[in-house]
Amino acid sequence: MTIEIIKKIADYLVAAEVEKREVVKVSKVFKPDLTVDEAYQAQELLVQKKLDEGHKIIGPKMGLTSKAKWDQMGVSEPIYGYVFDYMLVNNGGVLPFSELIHPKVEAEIAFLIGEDIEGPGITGAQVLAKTQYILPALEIIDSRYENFNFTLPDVIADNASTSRVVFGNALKKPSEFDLELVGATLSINGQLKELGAGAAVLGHPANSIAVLANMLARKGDKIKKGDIILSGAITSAVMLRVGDFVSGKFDGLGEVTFFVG
Ligand code: OOG
Ligand code: MG
Repeated sequence: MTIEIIKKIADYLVAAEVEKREVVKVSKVFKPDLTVDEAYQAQELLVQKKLDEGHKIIGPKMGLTSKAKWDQMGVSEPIYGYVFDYMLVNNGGVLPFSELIHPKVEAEIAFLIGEDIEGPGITGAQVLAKTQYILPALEIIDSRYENFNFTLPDVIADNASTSRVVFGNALKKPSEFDLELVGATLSINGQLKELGAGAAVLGHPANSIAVLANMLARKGDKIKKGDIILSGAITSAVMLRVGDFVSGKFDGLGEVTFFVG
């Protein structure tokens, strides 16, 4: 019975993304008492559908890992989702607005993983030891739900609002940085919108990747060598409009830009 509902939720959210339309949240339409475990089961089915269509996973991603995000979204628990190859936008490239519903942008630090990381019990220091490079990123989130309004299970089922990602060109060794102190600014059309530092993400962005490894361990899964992982937004997300020029600057990691076309 429940598995039928979970399948319906995955179909509903895939259709919303493909048809580029916002939908009523699944906790309202299908199951008011949807649990976090059931929501991750729905996410897994959604991810499997994309794999079956031939899309490839770039890596898992973390979300809701900073106070700025908790305050903005009203949900204060870290979650994960998955980034796919079709979601990549070139640095300096164009994000076609017509492909999306109501996109927002956020600045993040990404980790390119050099060795498998298997929880439980993983720490930030262990993550740093197994990270090949860090790179700056702008994530474009696009909740499939009306007005980005959701509960924790809703957003988990919706693959953590994942939609598009722009990675910067800089690949730096994590040992060259104190990631807590890496500052980031997010500007649109030359106007500063948000700013923060790595410490906003669970005290240190590597802690976020450690939490991910420990969450994946619950389902017998792990972070894999070669995964490129977003550690979660440092600041609140900012709404995008056609014509926007978006720039994220990261101390020591350079600039990431795109144009909303
Ligand atoms: C959920 C996705 C959160 C982040 O970095 O916090 C996320 C949302 O805010 O819609 O990607
Ligand atoms: Mg994000």
